Amino acid sequence: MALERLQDTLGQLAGKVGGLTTQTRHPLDPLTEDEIAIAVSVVKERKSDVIFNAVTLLEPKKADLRTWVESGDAELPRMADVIASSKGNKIYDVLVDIKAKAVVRWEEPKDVYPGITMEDLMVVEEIVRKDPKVIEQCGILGIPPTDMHKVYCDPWTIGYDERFTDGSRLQQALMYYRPNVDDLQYTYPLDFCPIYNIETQEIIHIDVPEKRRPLNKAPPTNYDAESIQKEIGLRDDLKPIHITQPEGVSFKLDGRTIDWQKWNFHIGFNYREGIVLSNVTFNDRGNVRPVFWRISLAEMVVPYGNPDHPHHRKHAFDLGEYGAGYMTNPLAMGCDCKGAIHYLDASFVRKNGEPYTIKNAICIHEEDDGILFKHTDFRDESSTTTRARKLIISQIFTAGNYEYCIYWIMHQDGVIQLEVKLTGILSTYALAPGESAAPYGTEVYPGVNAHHHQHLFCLRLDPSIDGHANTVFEVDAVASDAPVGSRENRYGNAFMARKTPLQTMAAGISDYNPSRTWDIANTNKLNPHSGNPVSYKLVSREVPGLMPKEGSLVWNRAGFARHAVHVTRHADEQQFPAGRHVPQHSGEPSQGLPAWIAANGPASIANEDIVVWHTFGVTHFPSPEDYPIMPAEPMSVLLRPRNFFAQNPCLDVPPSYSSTPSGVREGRRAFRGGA
Ligand SMILES: *[C@@H]1O[C@H](CO)[C@@H](O)[C@H](O)[C@H]1NC(C)=O
Ligand SMILES: [Cu+2]
Repeated sequence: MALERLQDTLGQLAGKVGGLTTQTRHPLDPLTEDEIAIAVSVVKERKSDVIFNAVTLLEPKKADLRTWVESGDAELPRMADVIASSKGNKIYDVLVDIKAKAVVRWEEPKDVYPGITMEDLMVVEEIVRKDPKVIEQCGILGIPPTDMHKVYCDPWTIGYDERFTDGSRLQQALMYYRPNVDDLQYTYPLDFCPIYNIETQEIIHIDVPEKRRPLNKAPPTNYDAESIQKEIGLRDDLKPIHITQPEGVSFKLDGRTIDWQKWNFHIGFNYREGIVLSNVTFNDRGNVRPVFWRISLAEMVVPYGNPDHPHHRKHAFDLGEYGAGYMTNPLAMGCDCKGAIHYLDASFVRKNGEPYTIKNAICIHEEDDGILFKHTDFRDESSTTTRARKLIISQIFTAGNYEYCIYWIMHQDGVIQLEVKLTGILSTYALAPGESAAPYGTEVYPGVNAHHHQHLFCLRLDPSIDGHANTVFEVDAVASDAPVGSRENRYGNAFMARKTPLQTMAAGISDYNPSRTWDIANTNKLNPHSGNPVSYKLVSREVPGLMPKEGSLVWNRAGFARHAVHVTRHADEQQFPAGRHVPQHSGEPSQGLPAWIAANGPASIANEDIVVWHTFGVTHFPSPEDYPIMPAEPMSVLLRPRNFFAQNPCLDVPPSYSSTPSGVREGRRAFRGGA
């Protein structure tokens, strides 16, 4: 960054500190490029030879934010949470007060590794192509040294490798080949796996399997329009659909606070979690009711199921090791949302400390959503039909071969939905002629082995259901214990919802079964009709158990994935359920959730300020339909108001059609409206 620009910035900032600011900024707004630059310069003053792995907003403590709201004009400090590193695997956890331009905390944690930046990933391919041992291995597979430009690699986190624990920051390079530059490389996996040292930019080792697998001879299979036009032709029977909003959108953005259909919340974004929704409230007929204080995807892990060395290392923590924000797509070339779209940008730091911005990182738009409610009186065909609209806050990130499309969806009936769509391309491995991919993979195309794997996401929910004192209940649909023919259950049909409150952190663990949901409730407030505590129900149906066994590397490292639900007492610093520094951690002892729970087992989580951690996802047994590119596979988690409202909260949405029995009888015109 040019010095003039920095000075400019400092000038502007001084203006703001002086109270001259016209644009009010929310304390949860992400750091601007200017603020990132200040944090970087403050760190560099103390230590000039560092690289920056992350510079992000340290959100104000929950208690401080509440004071800020109550006191109206209190100035909250802007804090930058910096992860920097330098040669010899030194890592610096630094807190910078942006306004004071001062280091508030400087820590040098040992035996941990910082996240892998996009720049760390981008350089690997070049180095792999030049490495003599890689060239030699390519030669063994029949790729001459003159063809090294046809060799590609997906650099991956190494996970953890017990052979290399001298403090070097490492990646593994999953190797591929492209006969032509436009050919999909995943059809031509190479069977060896170089290990790359980030600091020295060298290949330090190559894992070569005992059984060699030759380069695939199958013809290319591609998905780009040009190839499809040539090979199968594009469908020509689709007529245009136009979605227009001639009067604009129905939401209002004030800075990053959005107001739409009774909903109001703040849209944050960081390098790691991507989108963060905070202070989510719902206006219940004039009564603004808090629902969630903060919700985000906080971690994920993708364990692969092939037991052969070194495939056990494939279990990327895409958030903790790379960052869902860092990998986010600029949606400039279109996010394929239709209608009137609003975008928000996201700013990050480069390794050298320069700030940069991804344009259009977040997409905000509305969609028609079919029927909101409908009923026809079968006697006279008097009828009411109301169409639904939804608000979608989305981002798409590319983690190597995969795309993760993240949609935070607000519905008019008070439901919050997180939809995740998986698309992109399977991570593949070579298959020798005659070799079977089973039982740990599927041959999705001749010579292409797609290993089985899971995608497990950890949703972090900081609820504020009508206040911060909340309780989680396991809710099980159960048949009555009373036997058929007994007095209570003579006909044997009795069933009920059995609600069990989770009481302590040690006992705040719950597994999934198809009869189970979880109520996040405020027991201090009862619904006027049902007498039940006001609550939001966590409804999640894609909850596979963690496949790696207890005591395995993945089980140790991904403690959050052992159970569907964990509940902890709120602590500002407990943000990342697999720990703050995830790369190359052995998981012994486990970081994050298991550690917090072990340290604070007896802490009450009933009627307390709590955080709910929910792990959901899919077990993916690939199939040929997923190749050469996967049709997007959706999964959803719902947060549904239950006993929260006194009645259907969206009765006031204008119906598209509504008539009454007397109207039908007297021939009055039906109401026709809606948007
Ligand atoms: C949270 O939202 C409420 C209602 O919209 C608002 O009054 C309050 O100031 C917000 N708090 C923060 C920290 O933004
Ligand atoms: Cu998958």
